[in-house]
Amino acid sequence: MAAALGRWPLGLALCCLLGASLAVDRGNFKTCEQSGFCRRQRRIQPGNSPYRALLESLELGPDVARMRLVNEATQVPLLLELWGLSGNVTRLRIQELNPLQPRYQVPDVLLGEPPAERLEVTGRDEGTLELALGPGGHRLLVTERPFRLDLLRHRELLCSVNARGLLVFEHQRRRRDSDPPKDPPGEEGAAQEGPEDGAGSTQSEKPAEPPAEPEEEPGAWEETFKTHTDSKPYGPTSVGLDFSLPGFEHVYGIPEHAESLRLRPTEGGDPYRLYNLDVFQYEVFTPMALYGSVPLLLAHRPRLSLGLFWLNAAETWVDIGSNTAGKTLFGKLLDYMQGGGETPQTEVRWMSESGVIDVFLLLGPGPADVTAQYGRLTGTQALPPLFSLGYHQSRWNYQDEADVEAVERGFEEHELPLDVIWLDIEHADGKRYFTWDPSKFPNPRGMLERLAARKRRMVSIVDPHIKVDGGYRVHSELRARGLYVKTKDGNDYEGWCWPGSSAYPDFTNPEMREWWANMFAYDQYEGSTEALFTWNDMNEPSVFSGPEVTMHKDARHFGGWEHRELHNIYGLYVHKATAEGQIRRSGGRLRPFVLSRAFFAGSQRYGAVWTGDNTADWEHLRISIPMCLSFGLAGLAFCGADVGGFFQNPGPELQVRWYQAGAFQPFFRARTWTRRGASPWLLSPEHLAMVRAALRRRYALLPVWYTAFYRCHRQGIPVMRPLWMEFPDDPQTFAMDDQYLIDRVLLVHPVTEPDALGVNVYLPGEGEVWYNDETHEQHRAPQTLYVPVTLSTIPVFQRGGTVIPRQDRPRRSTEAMRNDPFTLYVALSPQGTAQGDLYLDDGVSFDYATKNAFLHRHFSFANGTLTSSSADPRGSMSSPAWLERVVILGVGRPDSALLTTHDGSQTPLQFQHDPARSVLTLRRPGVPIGADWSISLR
Ligand code: NBV
Repeated sequence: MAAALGRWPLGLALCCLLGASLAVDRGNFKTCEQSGFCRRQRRIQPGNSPYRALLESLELGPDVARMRLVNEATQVPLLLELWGLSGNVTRLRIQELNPLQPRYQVPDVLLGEPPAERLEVTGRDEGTLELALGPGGHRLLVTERPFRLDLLRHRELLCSVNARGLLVFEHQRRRRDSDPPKDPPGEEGAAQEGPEDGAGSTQSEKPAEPPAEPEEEPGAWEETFKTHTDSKPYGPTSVGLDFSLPGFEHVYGIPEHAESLRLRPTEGGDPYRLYNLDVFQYEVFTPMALYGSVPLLLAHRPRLSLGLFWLNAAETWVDIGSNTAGKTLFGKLLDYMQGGGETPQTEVRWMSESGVIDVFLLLGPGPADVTAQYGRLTGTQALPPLFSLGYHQSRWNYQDEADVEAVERGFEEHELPLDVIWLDIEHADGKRYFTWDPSKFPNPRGMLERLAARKRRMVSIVDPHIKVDGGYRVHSELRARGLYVKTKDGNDYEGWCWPGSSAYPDFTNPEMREWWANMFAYDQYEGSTEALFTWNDMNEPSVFSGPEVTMHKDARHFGGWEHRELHNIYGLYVHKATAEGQIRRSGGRLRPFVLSRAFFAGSQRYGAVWTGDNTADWEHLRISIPMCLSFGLAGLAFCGADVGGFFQNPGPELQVRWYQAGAFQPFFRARTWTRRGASPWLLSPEHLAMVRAALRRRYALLPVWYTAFYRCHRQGIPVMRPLWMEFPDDPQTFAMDDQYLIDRVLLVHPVTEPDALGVNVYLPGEGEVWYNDETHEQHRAPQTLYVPVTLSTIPVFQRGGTVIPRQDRPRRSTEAMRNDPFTLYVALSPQGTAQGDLYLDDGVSFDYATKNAFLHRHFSFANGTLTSSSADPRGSMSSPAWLERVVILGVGRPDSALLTTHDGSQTPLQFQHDPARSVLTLRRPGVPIGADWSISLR
């Protein structure tokens, strides 16, 4: 044990050994005050903006408006560009007109150059200019002094920019006492050029004399945190901007934080931080940065949702202000009754260490419009292979092949479904990824084949730190090809990580990604087969010996860019290269499955993400809900939390509750480093039965999950959604953390308190009804329903007016149930109607996209008749699966039920009716699931 612990970081070893209580070591991570640019920016007070818009410099291209801004204190000119993009999106970009060096503009996130609408000048007076942005009725008012933008839809003000005067653009300058830095960015084959010459930007217009430089505070050209010094060769280059959102009290998004879904005002504390970090033992309810970052914030109020997408990959902080913060509900009510009180307003201030200001204002108007707008810009969730929606079993670590075999056997013996077993870092030979420890895993191919024969898969970890070892092929090739990240002095960057001294592949270099992707070929990654998938951990990147456990900001990447510019996108590139490798190994035929710990905007295109190393306590169980909801709003629909909690041992009650909650979250993986968490059958028989029931419920509902993922993939709407996305006018839903919807059909309120005897479930929707998913009891809405619970209860409700498909036969894995018969649960609305759908394909390949090999059915119940028709005539797949049963909730007893098939033949169906619950069960319609048919009740 002691020998094994010797390889771990000290904190980890101690906590494990002593069972010490867990808490993050805050001193390892910067506060805003310790982060030079955040401190500088936050000191700037509102109301003194030095920026002026030179309205006369306006140049109107066919789809972009350009004009100059000038900082009147320094005379440094900036270039402002404005676009009205199609689909209700406005983009604004601000950069230096004449930078000393090109500034980093984040590549590889946008799907392409978004199509723009025609812009028109519709008004002008001395100090203002009015632009019409395309056909949506949006107008932009540009105010000259101080510079300010107001975005309106017709007469309604949606958002103001720099209304508080917090625009900051630290222009590049020469260090007073030294030569210009060597190797400026943008050289040596950089993927991007410097900014184009903008409005009126000519050499002759460059200021003849460098502008007067303000007195620099200490740390501007060099910054030290703990023992690490950041050389900052380009000096201070931060950017910042404020956005005012009138009428909004609720803002969400900017994952990843262990925080309530609704973001809290940051006044008096630190702003929310976006900086991908390996935070050991994270705590809940803090604005501290975690492993991933998506700089997308959503705002919602009745009748309007907006999004702000701040495309910047450098360290970023976000301040949230609210004029109603601190007011009690009673205070607000009093304001309202007295006819006074301000209109609520939220202020958002973004601050990034470098790069340019590039912002997309997603103008909704509905919540699903905002997520679709974001999806059109950055891509939607990749459609997961079906197996990955099943249950995943993992532990740090399964010892060897026999251990894997024993675990799998346990699942068989205890009749627990299982799709995937995971291997952590010890499976590799001395943490040399892409290899296997020869004594523990002598026959990986045989192991994978055995798993595949039982319709299961495996995931192995491939981390992006590479052991510095001349005898390790990955290392020697990467070194020889010069594909590692470099230090500021041009040597290979090395740091300490799991394998000891490690180097870090430069995934920002396309050649590196290409090389990495090729490593997943079956003949390169020896022992791998089609049944092996991948997990990228530590890709923030985690560097045990680095500042804040990550890479030095002055490390150098492809094109000469400093790590500082692109830190938050590094993990996305690792994920991307891995997913591409998996696609490539199958000749482009099969969908990948890759789980990543770090992420950025766009990561959804490459696979799944999880909430990292949580702790086996109730708080972490609870926080998994808002964390995954927030991921989903930011496009990352395939989210999960380690079921059972990674650190420490869950008691049986917590473990059962976590399985129940996890069964209703998109990515469902139990993970722990303890023995018990690794094997549910170590629980008592009663608790094991509860875990089994939760797993089976997950599998029965897989058709709902898969259909929801397909919708998400097509339309960008999250699979796991906050209630307000479906009930956008109901303020009661705006700050809910304990319940949510799957697609639009199921409302889930997992039990997340110990010793619970009941939970209060809010059922939304004026005039709607909800049905308890287990008892089929009907409840009207809106109401807060007290639901008594036992340890086996998972409160789930089906929305009246929906049809859901289920596959109710217990099986060992998703693949084993692929052709199983379906049951339709038709939950009637008070009007006696219902709608729903089912999406099916082969579950593994891209044929759904390339060959239309899918089936999409639409089910509709009206006037006593349930009809199945095609939801998408392009779908050309046939399926042997058939309809076993139809359960109609909320219906009286009919005299007869008549099935009509597509050829017109009619068969009476047998049925049973439960008058107490108004549930009608129709037996064995027996029609193929892909056929047209109808069933009439008379
Ligand atoms: O690879 C070891 C662990 C892994 O089990 C866990 O899931 C990751 O989130 N990894 C982090 C490294 C360090 C954990 C303290």
